[in-house]
Amino acid sequence: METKKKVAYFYNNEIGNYNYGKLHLMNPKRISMTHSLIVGYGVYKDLDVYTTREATKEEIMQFHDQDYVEYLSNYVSSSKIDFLKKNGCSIPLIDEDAKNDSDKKKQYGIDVQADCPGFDGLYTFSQLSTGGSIDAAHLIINNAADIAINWGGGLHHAKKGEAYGFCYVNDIVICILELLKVFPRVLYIDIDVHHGDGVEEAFYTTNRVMTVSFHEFGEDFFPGTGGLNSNGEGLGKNYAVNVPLRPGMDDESYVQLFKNVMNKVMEVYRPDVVVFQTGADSLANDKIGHFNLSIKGHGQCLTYMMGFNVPLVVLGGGGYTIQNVSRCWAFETGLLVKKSLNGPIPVDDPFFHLYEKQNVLHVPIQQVENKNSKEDLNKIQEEIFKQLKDVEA
Ligand code: V1P
Ligand code: CA
Ligand code: ZN
Repeated sequence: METKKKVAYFYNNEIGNYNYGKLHLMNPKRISMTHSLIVGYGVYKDLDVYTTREATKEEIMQFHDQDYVEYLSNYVSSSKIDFLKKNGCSIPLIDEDAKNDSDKKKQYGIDVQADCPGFDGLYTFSQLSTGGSIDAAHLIINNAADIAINWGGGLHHAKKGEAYGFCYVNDIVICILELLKVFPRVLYIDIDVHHGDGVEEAFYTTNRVMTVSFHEFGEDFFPGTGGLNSNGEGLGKNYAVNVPLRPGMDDESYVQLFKNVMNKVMEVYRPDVVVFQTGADSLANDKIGHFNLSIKGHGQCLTYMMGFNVPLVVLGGGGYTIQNVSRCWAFETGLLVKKSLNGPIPVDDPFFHLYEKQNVLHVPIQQVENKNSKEDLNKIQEEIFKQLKDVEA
């Protein structure tokens, strides 16, 4: 008989209050919306709920450069500086020299074309995102959980010394570095619609981490990396797996490809632990991504990985139609504790007004053209199997 898995869940009420700016697509409120559904549907009863703490500077500097972390931790927006000046408060050193500050902003990727704007609290926001992922790793290490969830994590683009693609601190890399202190082999899976470039790059030359990213690719789709033949270097050769896809991936083709690739990966790599980034921008009707997955299809990927009975860290990521993100991650929290979420969105949910037009968990999706032919997908799979044969050898 299968024993019940111990599932831990990290959340902090503050995380939903941070704001990338009015016109930005990344909205931390989706984490609070997910939490409200987890509470409203009663899923929390089957979870060990932990309040997320802020990661320390030392923890963040395990991956990121000191000068970059210092910059982030001292960041104050110009509107806040104006406010402080008006009120006769002392001004932090960081903005005394405006020219120097604008050079630094450029160097550290802040405000470049508005993907990573400077906003008040961006460092604390990143500390909360990272604290959850680090402690998720610690629970797994200490055998205190079989599965640990942090929907506030999964910010896969952040580089060692640069913010990138809505991500300032790479909580995933830091989580994996914690796991590597104890486990010989870590498998990283990324079903966000974007390539998991920051994580791939951090472990590109090691065979102790295998990274596997499924993503939309081509026609200038961000970030433009993650081609089929980017496979790692040196000791890491063949330990980076990329599954570049065209728009329109549907449940049938995506889930089948996911299962085939991951079955082979598990067979050849035999990881001690899996870190799973479950970005919800691969769902249909996302504001950035162009895949056509239903929440059930997305969730089938998670259920499939649960079946291997390897400890699992589950993280969030992208997702820009926020009602679908919260629906998806609440549903997937249910999958992880084997509890189905029944009935419409609870009327007393504090975000109920946002679902009012469709107050159900599973919204119907329109059929759109799948630009990936069966032949294309077979070719991609064949190439990946060839690559994995070399891991086996
Ligand atoms: O396309 C770009 C850059 C800006 N261009 C000159 C190239 N950026 C994308 C970034 C997407 C980041 C996704 C993050 C994640 O993988 C993980 C959290 O999901 C971008 C896009 C886009 N349509 O691809 N930025 C924006 N849209 C954007 C829109 C409004 C306001 C700010 C940024
Ligand atoms: Ca991905
Ligand atoms: Zn994304």
